[in-house]
Amino acid sequence: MTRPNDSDDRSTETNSPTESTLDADSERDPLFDRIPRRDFMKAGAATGAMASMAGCTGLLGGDDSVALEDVKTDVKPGEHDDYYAFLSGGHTGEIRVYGLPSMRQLMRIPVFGRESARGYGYDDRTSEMLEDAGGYSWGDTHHPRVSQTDNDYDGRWAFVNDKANGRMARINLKYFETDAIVDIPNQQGTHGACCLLPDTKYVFGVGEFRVPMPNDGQDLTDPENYTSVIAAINPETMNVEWEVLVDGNMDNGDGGKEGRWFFTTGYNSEHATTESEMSSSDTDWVKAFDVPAIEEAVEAGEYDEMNGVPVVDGTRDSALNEGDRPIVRYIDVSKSPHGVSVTPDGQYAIASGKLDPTATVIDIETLAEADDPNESIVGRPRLGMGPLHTAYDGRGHAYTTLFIDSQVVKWDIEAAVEASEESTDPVIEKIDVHYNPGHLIAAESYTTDPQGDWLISLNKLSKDRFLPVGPMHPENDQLIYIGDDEEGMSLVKDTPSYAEPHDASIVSAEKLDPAKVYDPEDYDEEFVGHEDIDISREDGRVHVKMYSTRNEFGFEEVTVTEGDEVTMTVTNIEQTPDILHSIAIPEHDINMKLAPQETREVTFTADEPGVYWMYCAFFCSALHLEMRSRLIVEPAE
Ligand code: RUQ
Ligand code: CUA
Repeated sequence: MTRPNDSDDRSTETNSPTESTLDADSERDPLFDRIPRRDFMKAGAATGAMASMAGCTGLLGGDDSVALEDVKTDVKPGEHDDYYAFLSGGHTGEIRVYGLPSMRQLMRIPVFGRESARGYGYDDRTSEMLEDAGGYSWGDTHHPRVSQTDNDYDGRWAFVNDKANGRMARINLKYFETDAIVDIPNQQGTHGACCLLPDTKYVFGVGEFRVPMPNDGQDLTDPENYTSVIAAINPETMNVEWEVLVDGNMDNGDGGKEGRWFFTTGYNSEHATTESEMSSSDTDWVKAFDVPAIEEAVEAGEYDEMNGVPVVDGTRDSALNEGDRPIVRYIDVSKSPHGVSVTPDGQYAIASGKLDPTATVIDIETLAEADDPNESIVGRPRLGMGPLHTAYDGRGHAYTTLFIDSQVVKWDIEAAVEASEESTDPVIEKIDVHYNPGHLIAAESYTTDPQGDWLISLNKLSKDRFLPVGPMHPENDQLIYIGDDEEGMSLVKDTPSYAEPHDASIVSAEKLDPAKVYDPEDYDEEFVGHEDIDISREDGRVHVKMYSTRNEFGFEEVTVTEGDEVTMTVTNIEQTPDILHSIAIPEHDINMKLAPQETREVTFTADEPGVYWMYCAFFCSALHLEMRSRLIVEPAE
């Protein structure tokens, strides 16, 4: 995404027609011939609004809003937050965990890159996982989504994509650590990530970059032969179960709440390779994937296997898109849609894109029956410049970031369905954010029961908001209170952040139950207690088993021979929460963190004769500095 400077931003023109041309039902703009005007009053609309109210059990207790002075905005020393927020870390390849409403950063979870405090990518288990996932040193995390059961957070996993290398990772929320990564075949840039609800049957990786398939040196120069796929990943095994090939590219995605539909946006229906060509058409598509129909096609063997994955043809001309149950429905929406998200009641998918000032409201229920899927477009409110992403409060309002205007706009979903196209009537209010927001997220917005109190605007720029720290400025995650419909949105906090959060999920604290110490049953490495220490040698391989505790390792010294391959299995035998040790080996590039009851293994070659002080790198006690042990590497004969 570009970062035009402020003055340019506000003068950016779009190709949208003015309201007067619309009101005249103009024939001059071909866009509106393709997007039919609607009889916007529908029985289904009213039912949907009622359903979303009835389901609300959050802080706000239904339709009532709560004044800002009556809510906790600060968390006193020693107090806990009400929510966990999982923010992507962009180029750092990590996930960051904030507490809300304090916006304190509680933890960082390395995902696609090594991280020494965790020893992530240093011990055998995690370094093999990173190696098997392609061996890249970084990833570009964008969209953290938390698993749900029955459309509510179940505390099992978070998932996040790697846009840079076409991967998806799973984070185990018992331990807040990455436990699986899949390098998605046939997908180069995995952008969107999200779950098929209600029960997280699949995690979808949404392919952004179109490349030849297979990308093995054939068809290099003809972009018409490039393609992109969505990948359906089994959340338990992290295997890619199937993929669907499409026309155009894809960008973001979101799943319906009833297990049938999955939606993606895409900005390159032109199949182009340059910026100007990619944005030449006035419309692009939201693609609606009919998941059970795709599963049937896979079941019936109607696919090509590519790199071990069944790939179903979902392009417009595919035979699978003929007949009365097409597997992918292509919906024309205005120019380069970016964000898409499904409303909490499951009734609408709302898409918007930076190059058009409107959002497109798609009625999900009618999608199955509509002869022309464009008939399912039931609203197109004019929101402002550069609408990107939309979140929900569960009280019938949508909140959309306006990248170019540097604002968040609050609008009424049903009013947008009732209003004429391009009407600004559904807009309730706008609040300035600082500056240029990308994603935004409201508390539990991705469930059927958003909490409706807090919203974070993830702003790309901070400019003048913080002390200067050089030409690379921090970004700014702003906390906004949205719980008071009368007073409107209130900006509560600025939070500088390191590049670059793209999306977040906010989960009520009581829905997660992280472990305080490890359960040895949960990992494969052998627990090494006081009695189990051992050094065994065989054919140039040395296996050291030892424990760590305040203030010693199981062996005061370990002697090996130059050239030996050494495996160390080390357990932290502490029972007391928060007493961490590690085993750091100088000049061997090793730090293996060990939380209480945790065992890890590290294998290395002792190739330089000498003495190396293996030490504990966490300040664990008064005798922490003394907690070290000698690795003696004797010269080979
Ligand atoms: S996309 S805000 Cu992954 Cu909007 Cu970045
Ligand atoms: Cu153990 Cu420091």
